[in-house]
Amino acid sequence: MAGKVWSYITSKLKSEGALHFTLIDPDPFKVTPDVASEMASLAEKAGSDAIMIGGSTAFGIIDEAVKAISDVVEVPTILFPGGVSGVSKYADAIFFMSLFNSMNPYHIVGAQALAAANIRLSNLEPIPMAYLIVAPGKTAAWVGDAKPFPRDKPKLPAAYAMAAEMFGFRLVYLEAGSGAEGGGVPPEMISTVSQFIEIPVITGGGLNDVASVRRAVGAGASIVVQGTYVERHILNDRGEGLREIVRGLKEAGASRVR
Ligand code: 1GP
Repeated sequence: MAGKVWSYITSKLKSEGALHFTLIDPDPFKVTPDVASEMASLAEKAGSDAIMIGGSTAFGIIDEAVKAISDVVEVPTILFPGGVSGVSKYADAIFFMSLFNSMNPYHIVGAQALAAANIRLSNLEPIPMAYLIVAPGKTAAWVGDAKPFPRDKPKLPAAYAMAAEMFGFRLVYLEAGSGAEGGGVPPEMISTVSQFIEIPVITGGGLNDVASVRRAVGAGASIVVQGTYVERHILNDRGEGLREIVRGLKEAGASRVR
């Protein structure tokens, strides 16, 4: 049964062609709950379509951060857990992720099984998502024991993406790793993967300007995630830069709506 957040995502994708998600990775020193909520509020005002909360290393203040963010935004809050400690009952939904190209079954289904009862007992809406890590992969690859896909081998993630679709996953996430150098997942890889599947492709990692975001959408990504860019700029420019990026993304998305 599709829940509210999934309906929001699919209906917005239908009308706008592409969506922008802001990733906030809370920590007790820099991105405190206050900072996280201010960042989220500015991101929403700049036009971002949802706030993702989490990261590979959860530093124990996830509940406080999610509560603070949910208090100030109307757009959905979606958990992006790096492990069992990334679950909070205060979010609207959770990307129920399987790290398909991990070498360790714990990251493919073990952590998910350990978290499943808590998620079932909460009101969190699980959104099944296959998580594919592309080189360099950064912290996510290290923590998740991944064998990152070489950047010049698009058929490898395409094969995994088709398997994800056949398993019934609703989204495929192509992850270059937070702070990745090189402009994100190569557009040729995004387009090859998109050609082989019907479910939406979401991508992130190293997308730090409007050009790379537009390129990702042009190549076939339905959802673009930005974390580092927002963390670096949004408190200083009050969302001005993000507004430009979202405008560029929506323009690129509009050409896909028919
Ligand atoms: C990381 O894809 C996300 O999981 C976002 O990456 O921090 O580089 O934007 P950035």
